[in-house]
Amino acid sequence: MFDRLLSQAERNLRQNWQEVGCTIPTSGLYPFQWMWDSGFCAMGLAHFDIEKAMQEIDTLFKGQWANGFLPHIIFHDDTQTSYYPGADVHNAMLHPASPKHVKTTGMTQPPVVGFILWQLYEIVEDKAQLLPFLKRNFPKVMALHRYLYTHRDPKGEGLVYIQHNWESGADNSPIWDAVWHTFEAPNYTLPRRDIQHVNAAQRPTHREYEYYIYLIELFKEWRYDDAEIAAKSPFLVQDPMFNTILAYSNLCMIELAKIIGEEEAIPQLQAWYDATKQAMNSKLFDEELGGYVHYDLRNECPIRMLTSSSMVALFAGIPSAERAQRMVEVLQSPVFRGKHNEYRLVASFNTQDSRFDAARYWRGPVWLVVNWMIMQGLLRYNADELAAQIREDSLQLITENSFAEYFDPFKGERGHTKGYGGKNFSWTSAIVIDLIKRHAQLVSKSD
Ligand code: 2M8
Repeated sequence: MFDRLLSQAERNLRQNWQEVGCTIPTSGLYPFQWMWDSGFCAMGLAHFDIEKAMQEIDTLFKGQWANGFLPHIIFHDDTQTSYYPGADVHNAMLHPASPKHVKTTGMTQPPVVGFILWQLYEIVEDKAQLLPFLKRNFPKVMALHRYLYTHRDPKGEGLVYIQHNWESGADNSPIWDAVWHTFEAPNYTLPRRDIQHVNAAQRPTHREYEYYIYLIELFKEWRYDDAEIAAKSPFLVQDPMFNTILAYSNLCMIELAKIIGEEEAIPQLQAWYDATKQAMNSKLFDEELGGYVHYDLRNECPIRMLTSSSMVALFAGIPSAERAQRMVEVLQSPVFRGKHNEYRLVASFNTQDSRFDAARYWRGPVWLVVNWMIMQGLLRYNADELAAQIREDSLQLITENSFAEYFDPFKGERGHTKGYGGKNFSWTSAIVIDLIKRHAQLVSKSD
């Protein structure tokens, strides 16, 4: 039924594949290897080229630091000039643990790799073929999780913090406005490249970029030293999506440990999972809003807004059945779907809030990758009807708009919506492949 979509999605991944052994998100706008994109690309690739899927992850770990940290961009080909800020602006080599053979950033992204290894194992038919790959990458994921729990959780709460909005994956969410109000960034002249590729109305503002760059300037001043950042940086935030993904990766690593004979790692992984789950429930769940909120650790206050990151906790089995039921209601309410003519998908920000913007990046548009995680979470809580609606509308969006980076949550006058940002986008393609190949049995009853 979706043959054409499937072959287009595979073609996009092939076209964005680089000789060095990884997939770029899209040419021009994002010409390097991005960490969490790369994980989802490996999942998409696993459906038709498992060798490439394994290579994607092996190449990603070439950027891992000696202390376990996994950076958000690996600049394999740093002659590319179509992206700002490039390797030299980040200058992560200032940190003694950074790799000497390849340039990277000094910030990370949601730690998807643990659960992606598990996805690969589930997808591939010849499981034995995957074992050496899993064995060599298991300790690298352990090192990443150990780094996060050791260096990003100063009070030992089980919740790790992010040190930059780019670490959240949801770059210009209105969440960060609340943090920008707590300190001043200088004014800079910035050689933005993104707005040469994409309409500026679909991207963060100049003022927001000044904050993004200012934080990098501070990190460089502190040579990316974790203790200095924890002690002095104005931006330390506990992000519900980042912590959910870490928690779910711990769970998946437990399953992998059993398969590859690494059982001695299980108590640690279980302890990490339990601590994160417990802390998310006791500290981040907002009873009034019906979702998990961000917490500003520097200023010791919750940031009480609903974003798609608030709802991903379902994915890792974090909420109780009762809380999950509440979240399902919120997901179906105008908060995430608008009042009329909407897709049955989760917008990235509360559509009822004055800061909502249907076209501007992470301030409202629909992102398939986040919807995919929420869909998996809904299945975990037996909310199959809503999961099926998300699958169907995700595929419908792509049929109407092709493989855009993000999408308008509302249908236009003729019943169609708009795709924004980069084109022939890799993780959009990877999600489409997975939705078609693995979830065909999910059909909604409401049609
Ligand atoms: C976007 O982020 C980058 C910075 O990392 C950017 O705008 O320059 C985000 O959507 C992020 O989640 C994503 O990983 C990246 C590449 O697709 O683009």
